[in-house]
Amino acid sequence: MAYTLAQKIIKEHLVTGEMKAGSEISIRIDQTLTQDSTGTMAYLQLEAMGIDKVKTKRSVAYIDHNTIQSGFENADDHKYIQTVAAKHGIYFSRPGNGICHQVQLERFGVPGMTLLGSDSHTPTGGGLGMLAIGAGGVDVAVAMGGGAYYITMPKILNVKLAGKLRPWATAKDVILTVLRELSVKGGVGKILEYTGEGVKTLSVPERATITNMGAELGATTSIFPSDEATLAFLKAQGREADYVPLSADADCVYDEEITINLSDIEPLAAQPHSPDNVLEVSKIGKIKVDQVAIGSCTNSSYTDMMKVAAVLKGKTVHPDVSLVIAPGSKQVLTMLAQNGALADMVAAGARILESACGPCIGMGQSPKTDAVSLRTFNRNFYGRSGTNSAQVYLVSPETAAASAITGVLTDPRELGEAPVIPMPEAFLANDNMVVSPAEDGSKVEVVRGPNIKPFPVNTPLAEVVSGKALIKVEDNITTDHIMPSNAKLLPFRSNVPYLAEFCLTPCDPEFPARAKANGGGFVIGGSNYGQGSSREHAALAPLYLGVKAVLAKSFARIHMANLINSGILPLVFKNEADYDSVDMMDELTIENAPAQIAAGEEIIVKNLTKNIKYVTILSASDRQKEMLYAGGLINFIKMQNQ
Ligand code: MIC
Ligand code: SF4
Repeated sequence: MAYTLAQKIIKEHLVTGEMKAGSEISIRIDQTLTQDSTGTMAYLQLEAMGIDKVKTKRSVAYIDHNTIQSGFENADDHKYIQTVAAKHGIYFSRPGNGICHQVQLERFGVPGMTLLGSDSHTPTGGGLGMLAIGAGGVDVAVAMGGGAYYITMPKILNVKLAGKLRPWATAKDVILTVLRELSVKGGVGKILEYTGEGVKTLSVPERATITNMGAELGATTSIFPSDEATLAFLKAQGREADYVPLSADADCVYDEEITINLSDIEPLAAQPHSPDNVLEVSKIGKIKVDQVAIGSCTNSSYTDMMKVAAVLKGKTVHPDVSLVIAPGSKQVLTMLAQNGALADMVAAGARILESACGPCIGMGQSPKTDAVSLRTFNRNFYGRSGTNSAQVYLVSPETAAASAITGVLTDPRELGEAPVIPMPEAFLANDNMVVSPAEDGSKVEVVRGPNIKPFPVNTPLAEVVSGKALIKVEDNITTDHIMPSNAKLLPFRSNVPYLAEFCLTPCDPEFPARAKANGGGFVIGGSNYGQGSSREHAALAPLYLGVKAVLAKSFARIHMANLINSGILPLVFKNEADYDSVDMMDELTIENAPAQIAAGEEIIVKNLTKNIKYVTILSASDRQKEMLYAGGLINFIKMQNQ
C-alpha cells in the first residue's frame, strides 16, 4: 500500500482507529510545546490530572507572548511555568529566547516526529517534515502525560508546487496565494501536503512560513518533505543527527489536489480584516501607511531579517511611518547583531523589539486611530492589533520594508534588484536560555502568585439543557472576538473569572452581563465559528458564564474540540436556514440530552418562543460523548481513574 507523507507519520504513531478520512484516530505524541498565554492553563490541568513527570521525548514550555510585565501578573505566570516545568520534566525557554515556533524549528524539531502544541501555529514544524498540530492546553497536558491525541483522520490535500519564485516574490506570497484560492475555511478537516518540483527551491524557513499560515486555512496541519534543504538547515543548526529523509510514496493517492506555479506569484497582501482577503500589492495601489511591523512566528527568521536589513541599509524610515522589528529568536537577534545587520536597521530608524510575539497579539505597538498598518504576521482579524479602527494588511517582509521607506504600500519590485541572502553554513547555536528540568522534581516547589486562579470545571450533563439565546453572531467569528487578547487582557490568562467579563464583547459589550443575569444559556453562531487561536479561554470563559451549548452553521476544528473538552455542546444546524429563525433571547431547550446524544448524531433543539424545532448535528466520537456526559475532559479523566 502506498502512503502520503502525512499518512506515513500517522501510521507510525497510530494508537487507535483506522486511517480513513472522517473516522476518529488517536496518535502518539513525541514532542509538545506550550507558550505562556495558554501554558498556565495547560499546566494547571496537568497538575489536576496528577501527572508527575512528562512521558514525551521532549516537552518545552516557552515564554514569548506575555512579556510586557506592566504589572506583577506576567512575571507571576512566568515563575509558575518555570517551576512547574522544572518539577515535571519540561524544558523551559526563558523570556528573550524567542517565539516558540521559531525556536522549536531551529533547535528541537525533528523530521518524522509528532509535535502537539498549545498554539494554533504549531504546524510551523511542518516545514521540517514534522506532523505538528495545534490543540487546546488540556489536550497537550494529556499528551505530556503520555496519553494519545485524538483527531478526526483528515483528508490529504496535495499542494503541488511547480516553477520557482521570481525575485521579490516570497514564501508569504505563496501562502497568501493558497489562502486566496481556498479561503479561511478551505483547510478544515484537511492536511496540506506540499509536493512537486517547486519544493526543493524553498528553504526550511520559507517552508515554515507556509506551514505556519496553514493555520489560517483552518487545516489540521501542513507538511513538507524532509530532503536536502532539510539536511542543510539541520546541519547549519548543528543537528545533522536529527535528519531523516522523508517523502510520500510515488504512487500514493491524495484526496484532493491543487497546483500552484511559483513562477506566477507576485507580491500580495491580505487586506482587512481577513487573511484570505488577498490582492496583488500592485492592484491595491499606493495607500498611505502609518505603521509597519515586522516579525511574528510567520516571518522572523534569519533570512527574512537579513532581507529587511538589506532593503533598509543606508535609507531612513519615512517620517510618517513607525517601523518596529522583532527578530524571532535570540539566535536570529544575536546573528544580526554580530554581522552588522541590526545596526543597519537601527540606523534606518527601526524600533527594535525583543524576540517575542509582541504586536502580533496586541502586546504593545497598537497603531493610531484609523491607521494603515502593514504587518508580516499571520492574522489581521478585527481589533487584534489593539486598535479597532486600524486597517491591518498582511505582507511579506520585503513589501513591509520597502513600504516603510516610501511611506506608501510599495511593490518591492520597484526597488530594482532583489537582495540575495544565502542560508548561513552555520547558525549560532547556543541554548543557554533553555533551562533543563530538575533531576529530582519532587524537591521543586511550584510558585503560585495571586494571579493564578483555579480554572472552571463543568458539571455532568443535565437531563434538560435549557436557556436563552444570549447572543447571535455572524460568520467567521474568531477566538479574538470570543476571548479578546491584548495588552490589558493577556496578563489574565490564568484568571478566567476576570477574563470572562470580556467574553464576546467585541460583538456585544453586554454579553457577559446578560449571560450572568440569565444564568447562562446558548450562543448562536454562523459558519466557521471559533476560527483562529487554540486558546481554551474561548471555551472556559463561556463555561464560566454558564454557556451550555453553541448552535452554529459550522465550527473551526480546535475550538470545537475545546468546547467538548469543556463539556459545552457544539451543535451544527442541519438546515442552515434555521439560523435565520433564532432571535436573541429566544428560549431554547434540549430534552433528554444524554439520551439524544447516545442515540446518534441528531439532536433536537426546541425553540419554545417560536414553537419550532431545529434538527442539529453533534459530530462527536464515542469518547467525546463520554466527555460531554461527564462535563468535560478533566471530569472524564477523573472518572476513568476512579
Ligand atoms: C494567536 O496567535 O492568536 C495566539 C495568541 O498565539 C494563540 C494562542 C493564544 O491565544 O494564547 C494561538 O494562535 O493559538
Ligand atoms: Fe505569537 Fe503571533 Fe505567532 Fe501567535 S501568531 S504564536 S501571537 S507570533
